[in-house]
Amino acid sequence: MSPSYVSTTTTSTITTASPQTLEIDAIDDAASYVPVISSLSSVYSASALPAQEGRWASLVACFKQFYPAEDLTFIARSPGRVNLIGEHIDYSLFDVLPMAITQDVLIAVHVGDTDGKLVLNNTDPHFPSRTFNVADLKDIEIDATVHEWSNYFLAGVKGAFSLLPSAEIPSMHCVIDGRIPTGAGLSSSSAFVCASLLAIATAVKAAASPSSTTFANAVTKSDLVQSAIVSERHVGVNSGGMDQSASVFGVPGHALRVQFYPQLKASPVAFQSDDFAFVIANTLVVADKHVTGPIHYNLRVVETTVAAEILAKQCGLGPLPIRDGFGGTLRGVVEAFKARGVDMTGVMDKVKQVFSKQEGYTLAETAELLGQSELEITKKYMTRFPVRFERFQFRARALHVLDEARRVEKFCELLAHAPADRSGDDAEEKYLQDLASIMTASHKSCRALFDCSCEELDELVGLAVANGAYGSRLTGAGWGGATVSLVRKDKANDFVQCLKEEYYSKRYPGISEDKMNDAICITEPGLGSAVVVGNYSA
Ligand code: NG1
Repeated sequence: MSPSYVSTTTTSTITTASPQTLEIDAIDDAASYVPVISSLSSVYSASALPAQEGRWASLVACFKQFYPAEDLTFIARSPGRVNLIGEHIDYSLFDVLPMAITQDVLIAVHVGDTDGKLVLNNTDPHFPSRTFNVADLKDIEIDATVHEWSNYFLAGVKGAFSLLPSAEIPSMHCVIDGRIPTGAGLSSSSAFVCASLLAIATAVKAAASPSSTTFANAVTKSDLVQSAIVSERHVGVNSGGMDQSASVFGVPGHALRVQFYPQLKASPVAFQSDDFAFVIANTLVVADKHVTGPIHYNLRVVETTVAAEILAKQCGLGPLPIRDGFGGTLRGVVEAFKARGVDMTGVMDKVKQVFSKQEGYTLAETAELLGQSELEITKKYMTRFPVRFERFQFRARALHVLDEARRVEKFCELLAHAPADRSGDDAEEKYLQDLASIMTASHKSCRALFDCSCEELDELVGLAVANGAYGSRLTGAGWGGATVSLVRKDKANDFVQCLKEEYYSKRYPGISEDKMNDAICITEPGLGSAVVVGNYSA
């Protein structure tokens, strides 16, 4: 069915009705700078190291081919992430539980020439060379309607100028090597933006002190995250902050509980058992948020934001704190109810009462509920990031968000205790089943309430469970991309083999072993962003 409402794109700024602004300040790790590292063994796990050494050597060789006369000053690195639980709730300011993965974006940089150019080359020949005058960068416009690879670097440029307003970006000659599959729900875009911003901040620092070889203290992790969150919106997606947080704050061997309320905070979460592993399996259906944003991702951000504003209005909660200049959040609604003694179950009941129409709401009906004109609503929520829809599904979207937020709480509670703390011979088994049932419930909710799954994701989830996974779910935005499955470590290799046979070989006959190995892997939680200076080996 084609959507009956289409909002238009303009570049006008969004104004908000509420007088309050929710400040997102990083705490916890706020004072810590992105590390500067001199050996790859501090970046990757022992099992990932051999392949990574070869890859870094190829990048250095490629750099020499592009720029034979130039020294490689440093390499900036930011990883992708897999989200274990907490899908589509970061932009409603609820906690999420991702972890950084081994796959990453590397940017090899030469700083210091005086040709006044930013040159971007890519190890992948599909991405052609791009050159910009550094003098033009401050006012550069990013055309989000065009799918252009260098836009992600330019988003990093925007972030760098917001972070270091008086900085002069020096000449930078770069080679980019990205190994996170795009559109796989593993956050290749955020890794690219974070690595770009880090590369620029480090280049500014390097140019300011050419005699130094350490480039330490170029940018704090929290500044990098917060600037990257805002600047990534320049490429046309009204994103939350989970991906940038995971990419920058990643801690080897740990998941990260990322909180957005009342302030941004990332806390490492250890796994209390060595017996399980997470397997990422890419459906190989590319989920392109930039193309489908108006009917998928950006529309969900509008639906959850407007649902929050309507709940506040209809339940007399007063003005909600505004997230990033956009609108109120369901977290704001939950906090306002909490102050009135209403718990999460009570809030979910209110959602069902206020949004009693299961078929959804037209723009005219939405205007009536909000007490605002259709034009006003369009201007506020659908102008910078245009959307297309027939009816807003406030009820289903809000119920997913609230229940998913509860699932994150439960999952984290389970992870806080070792399985051995439980009684009974089958304590470990029960523990894994409990974790898995939360993942499975999350997938069902993503499919039925948030409508962000697809046939291939559902098939992979079904095959995962049929082949021994305790639980499985889509990870990331969905509508394609990857699943994450919880499996016993000693069965993980067999599990991978089963999915190769039952999903990849059947769906994609003739698929090469290399392609399958890129598509499915046992993941290890890895280190976040870093600058590497030295000989680029272990
Ligand atoms: P991916 O999987 O990278 O498309 C997106 C958002 C996250 C989060 C998830 C859904 C961006 C950069 N990332 O992730 O903030 O909302 O979807 O949980 O838009």
